Amino acid sequence: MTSSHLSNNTLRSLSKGVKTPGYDRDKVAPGIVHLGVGAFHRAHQAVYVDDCLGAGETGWGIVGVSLRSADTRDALSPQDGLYTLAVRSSDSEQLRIIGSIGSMLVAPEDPATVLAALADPRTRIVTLTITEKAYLRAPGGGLDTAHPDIVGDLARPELPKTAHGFLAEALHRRRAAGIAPFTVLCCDNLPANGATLHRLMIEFAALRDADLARHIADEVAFPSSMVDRIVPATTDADRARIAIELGVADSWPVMTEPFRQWVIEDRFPAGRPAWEKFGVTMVEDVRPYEEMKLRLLNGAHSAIAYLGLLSGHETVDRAFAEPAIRQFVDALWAEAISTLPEDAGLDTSTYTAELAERFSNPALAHRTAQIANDGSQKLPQRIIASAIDCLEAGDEMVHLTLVVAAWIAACAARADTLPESHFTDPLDTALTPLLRQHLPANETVAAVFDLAGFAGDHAERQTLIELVAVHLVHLRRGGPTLAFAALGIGSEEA
Ligand code: CS2
Repeated sequence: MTSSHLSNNTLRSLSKGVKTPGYDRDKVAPGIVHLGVGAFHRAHQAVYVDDCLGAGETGWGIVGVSLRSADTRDALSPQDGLYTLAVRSSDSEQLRIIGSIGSMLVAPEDPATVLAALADPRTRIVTLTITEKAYLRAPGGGLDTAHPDIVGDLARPELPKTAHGFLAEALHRRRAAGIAPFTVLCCDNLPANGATLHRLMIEFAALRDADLARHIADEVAFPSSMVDRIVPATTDADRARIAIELGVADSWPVMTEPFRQWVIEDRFPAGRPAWEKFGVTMVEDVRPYEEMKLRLLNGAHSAIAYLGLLSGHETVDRAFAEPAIRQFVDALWAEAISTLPEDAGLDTSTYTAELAERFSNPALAHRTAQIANDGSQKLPQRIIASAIDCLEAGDEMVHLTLVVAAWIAACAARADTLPESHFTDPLDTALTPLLRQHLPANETVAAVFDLAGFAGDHAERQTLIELVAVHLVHLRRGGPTLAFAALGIGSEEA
């Protein structure tokens, strides 16, 4: 094992072949505050920004903010914010040191400094990857105004906990000080993510101050964006391997695939890095790209996660190598593709062929349990929206609904065939006792739909529940094998 650590001082002593920031980090000023510095941000947006800094831009350093835990700050601050990006394919691993994160803050420890960074006139963009559940949406899509953190942030604006609270207070302070607002760039896997956050922010601000709500509605830009890169959680084996390859230790390297994509609506009144020089697609309307990604990539991911877990597969590549799952995903894609806009120029067959290759990458060891987290927050935009579109169009639809049933069955399998906390969901406190009652499939699905707010009061809700329940009966009786057989997948006899 090696004794020294990655830092500005050890950058020059790294093994040959490791790419390092080719720019003077001291000359970079902060221009972006990022909320939610997880592995995904570090393997995606921070890399595009690092590309821009490498090309000589100096005004777009990142201040990384963790809204909850201190883990990332504790790992990166002793390394001067540096970390390794390991790009892994089946036959190679390329290491690159990313230097774009200049400093790290932990919001619960020091909300005042986070607010100061957000209010700093040099901050012109705030990016977010806080995960679906942190948007605190009520079942209808609006703000969950009864959520204790929202109530708390409204009562004490100077000590926020939520992203909403931080953004609102910072925009209020900038306005009071005559500083132009920053642009808010949402990078989470939500439909119309910028517009969604904009709406939530206007609702939140309206509960504080009508003027601030008007300011946010009229003067703050919330472009939507589609982000894509598969980023499995780092393991201790990764840390040990990277230390050997690097020649120094890195407390938290991030693992990823060669593929990356970012499509952004080009509305940045306060300026932006020249991302388009590094493969970012700047567009007027991101919706077609985002629907394609959410419904084809993320939808298939959730399918592989839940059906894979029920079939005993620990990783995406292993699950996807199972012929029945592979065949199922192809059929799922066909259903989801029928819901995508035809006139948007999307090349769905190239896209799905590429996805199949990405899912097969054995070097990622992307755990099915990782993707299985937070299903209640993910399925609406990944699966249920497509299912409803199919029903409305009168198209035959039998595969999408199996994913919902598989989610329910996988949740129920915890503490039975799967470890109790193999994955978690924000609804667990209510979901777990409900599933333990082992009600008939129809009743279980209806109760889960109520709890999760799936399909709201949509006219197709009951049909959807019945279709999901048929699959749940099969899954309960004979697992994925029987559910697949009922769809004509897998067994010769079917
Ligand atoms: C995954 C995503 O964990 C999940 O839910 O589906 O994180 C997925 O890997 C990314 O969206 C890929 O861009």
